Amino acid sequence: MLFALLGDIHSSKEDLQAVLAHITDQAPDATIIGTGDLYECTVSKKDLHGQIYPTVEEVIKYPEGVDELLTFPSIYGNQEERILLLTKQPEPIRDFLNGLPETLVADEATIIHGHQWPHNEAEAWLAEHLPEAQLVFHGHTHQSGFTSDGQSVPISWNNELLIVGTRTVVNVGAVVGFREWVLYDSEKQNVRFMKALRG
Ligand SMILES: [Mn+2]
Repeated sequence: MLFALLGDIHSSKEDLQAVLAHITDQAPDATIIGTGDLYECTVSKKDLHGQIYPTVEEVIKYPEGVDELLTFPSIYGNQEERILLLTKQPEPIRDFLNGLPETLVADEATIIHGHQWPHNEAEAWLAEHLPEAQLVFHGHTHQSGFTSDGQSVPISWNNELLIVGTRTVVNVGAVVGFREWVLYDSEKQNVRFMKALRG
């Protein structure tokens, strides 16, 4: 099966449109899965002091029409966590965010945002919390990467990388600003790092 993994959209409608069009062009049959940080929270981490806002709209970047593009299943990221922390009144957008899972599974792969572990400590965290996961897709750092058994493997756009070894960790990069996504072929056991060009 083919999966298109994308995330760290941070409410960037233009970048998301470009990536979705690229997926339609390159892999129209792929199942799209989001890796979190769909929306951008406008209140920064350092400005959290227990305050509650009446509506989600007051704490997110919310361009018109972005919701309509977010039709694919996704996990939550740290932006969604913060949005939920800053609000409590039930409303459709909040219920949607609240219903996002921490992980999703795509054939043999586990998908998780990546804010769960300290920077550069994916291997140790995964060994403790997801010991069974042989293939992990994540985002969060906005920096594409491919790690096989703890060793970083250089990536190049469009080229296939074979999934070998006991644990492969794939950072799918970011939609916002970079227009990056990853195509995972679970049958051929490979991934391709993709990037939609600017129009
Ligand atoms: Mn994040």
